[in-house]
Amino acid sequence: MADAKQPSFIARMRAKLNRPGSWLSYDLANLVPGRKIDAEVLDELETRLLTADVGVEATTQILDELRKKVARNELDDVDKLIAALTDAITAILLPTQQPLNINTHKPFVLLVVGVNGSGKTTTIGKLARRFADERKQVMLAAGDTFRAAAIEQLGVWADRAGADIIQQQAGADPGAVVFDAVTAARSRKADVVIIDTAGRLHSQSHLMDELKKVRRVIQRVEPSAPHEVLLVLDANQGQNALTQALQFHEAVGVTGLVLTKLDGTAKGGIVIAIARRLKLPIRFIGLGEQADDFGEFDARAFAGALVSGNSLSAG
Ligand SMILES: Nc1nc2c(ncn2[C@@H]2O[C@H](COP(=O)(O)OP(=O)(O)OP(=O)(O)O)[C@@H](O)[C@H]2O)c(=O)[nH]1
Ligand SMILES: [Mg+2]
Repeated sequence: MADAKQPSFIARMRAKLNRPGSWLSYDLANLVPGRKIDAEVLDELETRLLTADVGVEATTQILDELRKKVARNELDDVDKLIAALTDAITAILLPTQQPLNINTHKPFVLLVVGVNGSGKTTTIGKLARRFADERKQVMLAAGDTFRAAAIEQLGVWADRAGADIIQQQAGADPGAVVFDAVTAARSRKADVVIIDTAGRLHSQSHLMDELKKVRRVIQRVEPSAPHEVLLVLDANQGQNALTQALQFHEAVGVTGLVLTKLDGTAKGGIVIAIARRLKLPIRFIGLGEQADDFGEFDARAFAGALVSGNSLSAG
């Protein structure tokens, strides 16, 4: 998708993913100087990947690739190692680079799910802003009726984006709110309706059942919907995010992922583990609390930012 903001977003991603000391790329260049790229260097790299939560499967795949290249004498300096590492990571991420297209249905119904505090409501605010900038008519549904503050928080984002909001009192049945919202979105001819839900642990089966019910209510109003079930994952959760994804997927059929809080996490390698394991589209990433700290997932740019960070300005 053409996106004028994308270059500056990539620049910010490079800056934010690579806080000194927090990341696998830290000192990658210093790992090697004066040394050959040998088994010892690769072992150190392997440890870094595992520490950054890249996971055993993806790390093995990446290291196999690099070891083959070393055996063929193709990696004789650090620049080549960095390039080969970036390529190996890109190869794992690329299948998940599938931008969300909301032009397939009107209204496009987007259900947002995830554990407590993963960044669902913030992501909805960022999405509302993004779609509004694309001149879409956006409606938000305050399906998190658990806390009054949650409804207010969504209201603030709706105001900022100039989006409509459908809400009821705290404590209301989320299914009722969602029913109203999808019905209103149809009658007002909104382009997209984004449904917020209360955070829940994948292990809380009654709350997962509530989510299934919300899904059924949506379908009653609009049989083709939801058109996207977006699971929001906090990258700081590391391997736990993988478990959450598997369980939410089983309960409500996730069709896309958002990875949040990639700013300031040492566990951002989880994106690679998730891509390798789940093969679900990664639609967007979050790099902070503001509307601008958000962008479409770009596999090569992400891999480049991860590996080279700020040390390379081009690209
Ligand atoms: N640094 C950073 N903070 C974020 C990001 N996304 C969300 N946050 C912050 O994380 C906190 C929780 O975000 P919410 O959007 O309220 O999370 P939620 O999933 O809606 O939470 P519940 O409704 O309680 O389940 C807030 O303080 C957000 O500002 C991000 O990408 N980076
Ligand atoms: Mg919320």
